[in-house]
Amino acid sequence: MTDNMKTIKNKISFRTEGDPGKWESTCLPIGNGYMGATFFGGTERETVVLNEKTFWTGGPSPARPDYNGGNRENAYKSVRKVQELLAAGRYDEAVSLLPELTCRTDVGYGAYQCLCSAVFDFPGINKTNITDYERCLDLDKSLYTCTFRHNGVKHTREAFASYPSRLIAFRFSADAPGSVNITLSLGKLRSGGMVSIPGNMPYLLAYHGVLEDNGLRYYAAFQVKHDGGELETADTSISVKNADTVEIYFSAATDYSDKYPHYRKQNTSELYDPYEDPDPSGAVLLGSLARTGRMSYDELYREHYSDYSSLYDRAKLSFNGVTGEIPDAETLLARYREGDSTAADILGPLYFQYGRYLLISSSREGSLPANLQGVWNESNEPPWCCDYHINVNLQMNYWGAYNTNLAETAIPLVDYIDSLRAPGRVTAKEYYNIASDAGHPENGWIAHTQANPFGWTSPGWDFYWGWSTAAVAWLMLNLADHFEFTQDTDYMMKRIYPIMRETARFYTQWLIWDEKQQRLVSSPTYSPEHGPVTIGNTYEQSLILEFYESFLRLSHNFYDEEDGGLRDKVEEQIKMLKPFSVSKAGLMKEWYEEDEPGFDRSKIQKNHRHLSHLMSLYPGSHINSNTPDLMKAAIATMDDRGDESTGWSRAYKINLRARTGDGERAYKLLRGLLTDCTYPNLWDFHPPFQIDGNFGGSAGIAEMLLQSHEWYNTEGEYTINVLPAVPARWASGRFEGLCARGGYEVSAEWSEHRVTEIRIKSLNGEWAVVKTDLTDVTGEDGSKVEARLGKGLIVFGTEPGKTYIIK
Ligand code: FUC
Repeated sequence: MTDNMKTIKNKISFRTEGDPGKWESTCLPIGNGYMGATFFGGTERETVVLNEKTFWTGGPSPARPDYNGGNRENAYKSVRKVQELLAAGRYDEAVSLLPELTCRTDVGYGAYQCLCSAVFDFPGINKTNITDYERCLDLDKSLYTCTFRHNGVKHTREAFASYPSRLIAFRFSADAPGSVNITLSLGKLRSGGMVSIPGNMPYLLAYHGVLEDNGLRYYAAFQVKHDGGELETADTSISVKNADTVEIYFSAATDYSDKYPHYRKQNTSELYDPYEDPDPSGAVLLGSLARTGRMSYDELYREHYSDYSSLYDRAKLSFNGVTGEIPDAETLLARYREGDSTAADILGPLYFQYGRYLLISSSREGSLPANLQGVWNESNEPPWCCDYHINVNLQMNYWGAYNTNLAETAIPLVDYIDSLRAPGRVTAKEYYNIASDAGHPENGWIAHTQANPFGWTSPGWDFYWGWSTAAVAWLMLNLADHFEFTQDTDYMMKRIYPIMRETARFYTQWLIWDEKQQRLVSSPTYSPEHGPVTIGNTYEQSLILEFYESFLRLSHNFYDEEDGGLRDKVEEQIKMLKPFSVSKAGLMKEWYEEDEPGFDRSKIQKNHRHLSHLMSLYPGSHINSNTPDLMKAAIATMDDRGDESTGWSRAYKINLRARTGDGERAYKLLRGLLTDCTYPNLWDFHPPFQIDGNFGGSAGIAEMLLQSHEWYNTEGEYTINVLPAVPARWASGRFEGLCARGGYEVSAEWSEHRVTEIRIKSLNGEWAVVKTDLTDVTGEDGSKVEARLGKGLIVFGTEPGKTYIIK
């Protein structure tokens, strides 16, 4: 199937220049996890917004010696009182104490900053003489280009962001010799930031400084190379005149390090290249730029492409045999919105691949995870600080990492969660009275609704959004999936299991028995960001249930006797959580008490964007085809909430509807996302721009095509379900390289709504269980494989690394 798989060429292009005043809707992004750049394709002047992911205000600072991630000392005493008052039904008194369940201060939370912009001026180019203009982000090549003719001369401008070389490369060329004229200067500079050209390196423009807010040291440098023409420098700019080609390489770094409590590199000289550092007095040539002396632009691109394509090329998708070139983005979106069916068959796979492109570009091992805008940000006061929101957004950023075959891009998430444990232990002690000490060094950690890169794990500055004890349980579902999909036992044992174990220690000590509800509860609880404060709401109870189930399932192999009875404790508690109940109206209750007299409905919004009571439908799995009553209530709940909402909420609903098996409704939601919550550059908006909708939408398309969350039996095989929620519009198609739990890569082809072929590559040689009416299994060499058939399932033994074909 691989060789002849026809797909469209995935690109996002425009026939008009973008508008630097409309950054979030008209720019085109490239990135390498550490750094990001966005382009508008200006012909006379191109302003490229540049980002470095660790460039944050906030955190520890000489000016803020008492920074402690917001923790309020001994807050657990107030938490206890609130628990008691709620249990006693003294709601108003409990509510009056909630301000004590917030962070001590919001000072030092900080925000992700824009690093600077590179301003490229092109003297001699006049907008009015331009023809054949196109700016384009080629997702298949991970390459940005802007091409046009000016007085008959064809100009080509390119850029890519390389992860292996940790730099961003720009190339400016023309098809007539001596036609490239360019001046590079910098914009969006910080006060105190220094732009300089080191005396002995006239081809280097350096920018460096120290952030006033927290003393973070930052360094950025542009190296200019040219073929033909002449290079000239001024105080803070470099120009090249009459060149054939100009290449500019950019790299940046800060002295940030994700290590509690200082969050700084021990040794700032790590930032310098020991051989190439030109100017010990301050200007810096980063190690990565030194590579450009050893490798040409083409070699650097090849290195970048081989790294990028090793991830991106793993998954492919096409509908109804659509092939060929994609029209420019504005035309495509307009046709799509008018109901054009070819546009629909193009845009679905394009959006799917764009989510994957954005994830590869904004999250790579060694970088911080993708934030609310991935890695891209033009503002110093970005929405929600452009932080890590963990009451849906950060989790959603990584849903597609697992099912679309990009698990490596989720390593930054694992590292980040791990880094929250040390500060999270302080929060566990202050707010929950769960303390770690020398005898019990990893006795439990916690974080709440939002977090920064400086260990901010305390609740937010308002209880009503800031309190979310189950946010960490939710993060654990991502970690569990990391293993379920990759089956990487070594990584699980070394990196993931220790985090899950400490998390289990936290929750097992936190839950309390509620006499009235006759169950074990988290209390107080608040359903994101909606409704009254209550005891044991469905969000918290179900997330803890889902986490406990994963923990029991996975700890089976990783557990050792030294865990001190943790498994037994989890097994005992899980039965007492009782998260689900159905309201008189037949809906899944979001609050346990909601049918009781006196229940405060004043804070409930009928169409609220969060669907926190459906965690067990997706991303959890407790509500599934084996629980028809809960499924019915979940569907009624979604009907009641309605489809319209913010971008990420629609993306969430695509995944939820996919889990109900309703392909038409999932497709309608996808249409809504693309019609009402997508900018011309295909970035998702809340509004404003928020990248979670892109990631969640891409994952949702995969969830419509392949699912693997239901267990076949209690021994632990998952059922691989091909095309579980496909709409009539996707009558035929093929996908390649999606992933299933249990360690499988799955490809399939279907025509007129019938699956004609499934290919399954087994990663670890377990029994494969596939839901299908197809009956014949062969190896790749055509040899017959023995299989058991029954109840619409086919079950066969596999060997690691082998591919099986079902027809
Ligand atoms: C969650 C959402 C908001 C927004 C914010 C960044 O708290 O409820 O809608 O997406 O994260």
